[in-house]
Amino acid sequence: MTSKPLFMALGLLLSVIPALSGAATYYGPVNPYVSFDDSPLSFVGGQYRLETWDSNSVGTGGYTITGKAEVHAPGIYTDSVDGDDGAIDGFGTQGHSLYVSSNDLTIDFDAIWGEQGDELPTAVGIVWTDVGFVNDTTVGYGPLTFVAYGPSGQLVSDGVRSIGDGKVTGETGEDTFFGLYHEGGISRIVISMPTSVDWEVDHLQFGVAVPEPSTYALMGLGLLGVAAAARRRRR
Ligand SMILES: [Ca+2]
Ligand SMILES: [Ca+2]
Ligand SMILES: [Ca+2]
Repeated sequence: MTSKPLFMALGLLLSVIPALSGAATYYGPVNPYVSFDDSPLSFVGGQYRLETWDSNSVGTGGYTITGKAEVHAPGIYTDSVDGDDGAIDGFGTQGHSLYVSSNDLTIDFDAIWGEQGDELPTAVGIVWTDVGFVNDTTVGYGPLTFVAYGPSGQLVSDGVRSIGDGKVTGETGEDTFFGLYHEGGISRIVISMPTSVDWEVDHLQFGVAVPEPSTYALMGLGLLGVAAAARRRRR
């Protein structure tokens, strides 16, 4: 019984070890995501780019896409992030999305950040918004993987998850954010739908971020907990 506070303190400390050790902090899946306000990333003011594709082109620069993808203009099958069309109304048909017609979408990031303008982004996110045909038979559901890489190799993998709502006409309830923070930089993300060449993403976001404030709060709590446990042991 007397060791319980110590275990609790150790648990809190373990929960913040990623932030202390430089490991990546994974944010995903986040649903719902209807506007940039729903992003879990804490970008530093002005030091990020948000690609909504609503300029009808690949506009922000700072990244390179590999994979078959094109911007989709407003239309009945377009599935933008909900708020991009000015109304959070359950539909993204009046916005723009990036339509992917290959199994894998690979995005490489330029080292243009930091004081010298030569560092990789420390935070990256993207919003998956839709899947249509899956293996050309079923519609609206399929497996998805999200993997991110840094200068030294793979940082996080979301594994294989089933995603989709069975609808293909711009509904936004299933739109889901995947992303991460990594102090040492993020060089590449790969989002894949191995059974579909008919899916969409939106809101690619990348730049300089800080760890979530809650991480600092946990660090403080963890350290307080250890201090309290140490005091109790001395009694
Ligand atoms: Ca959009
Ligand atoms: Ca909308
Ligand atoms: Ca959707």
